[in-house]
Amino acid sequence: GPDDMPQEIWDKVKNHPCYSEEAHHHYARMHVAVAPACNIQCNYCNRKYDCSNESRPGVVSQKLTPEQAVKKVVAVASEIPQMTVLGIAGPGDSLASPTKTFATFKMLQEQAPDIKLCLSTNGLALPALVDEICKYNIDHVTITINMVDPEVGAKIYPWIFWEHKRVTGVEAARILHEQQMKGLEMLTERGVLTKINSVLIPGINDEHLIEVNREVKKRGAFLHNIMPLISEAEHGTWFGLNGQRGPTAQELKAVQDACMGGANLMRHCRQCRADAVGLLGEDRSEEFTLDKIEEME
Ligand code: CLF
Ligand code: SF4
Repeated sequence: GPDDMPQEIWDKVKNHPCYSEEAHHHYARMHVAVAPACNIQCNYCNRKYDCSNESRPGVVSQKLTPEQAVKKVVAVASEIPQMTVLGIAGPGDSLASPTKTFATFKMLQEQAPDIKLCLSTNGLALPALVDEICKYNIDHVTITINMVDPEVGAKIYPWIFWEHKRVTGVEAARILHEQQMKGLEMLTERGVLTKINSVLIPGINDEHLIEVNREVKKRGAFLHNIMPLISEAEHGTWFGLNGQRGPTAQELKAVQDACMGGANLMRHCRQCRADAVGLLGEDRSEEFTLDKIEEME
């Protein structure tokens, strides 16, 4: 709250529903699915979801061009006045092939300057793009960080695509880890608020997330959001098909509690879709499909 943080930080979080627990009761966010490509493979991916880079059942998000995305944001903002934040969080990685992501941010900065811009990434391409992120006044960046030890990472990421080549195994995880840490440090230096999302994968990174929490805090992360792996086989993820289970509510809470005293924890995440619209936990995306927006005009 306003009593325990500097004014300039409070100004950035007070109406961001993910960065402030209090704000999520009053302010809404929306996502536009303009980023279909990805530059890594996660064993929990099914490309339907968002920021958490998570896998849950549901319909595939409606992919948009930057022009369609801007039209949608403007239409939603006029219907939902509490909509304060626009996030780009998939369905792939927002920075893997960033032309559409930045084209969308650029148009929004010009046409809807009151809307806060937010993005979520796996971090691989982040260091190279931090300066461009700052150009569009993006105040909030989420990095999904599931490990700080490449041996752990090799169990989560089968490969990355790096410098025009596919890299596998521990080497892939080492490169990803270095880029994530460097990207986080660069954002912190520039005053961008960062949130770290971690997917809790029992038997793979449960205890390790305490170390992740410590390392990201050291590098200035503002919030740490530890989310449960959702891996039912019918979602078709590699983990789901190979018998990897998600954590129980107690296991999730135990890891979150073990991180207390480290980086501040977010505990109100609702694992949104890549095209979510509305308050957290409320999904109004069906009201704002492209054909409906055209009817509104
Ligand atoms: Fe979206 Fe993510 Fe920005 Fe929020 S979601 S890009 S920080 S505006 Fe929020 Fe949704 Fe959890 Fe993400 S509740 S999945 S933490
Ligand atoms: Fe899927 Fe996201 Fe991982 Fe890419 S970064 S493989 S889109 S979960």
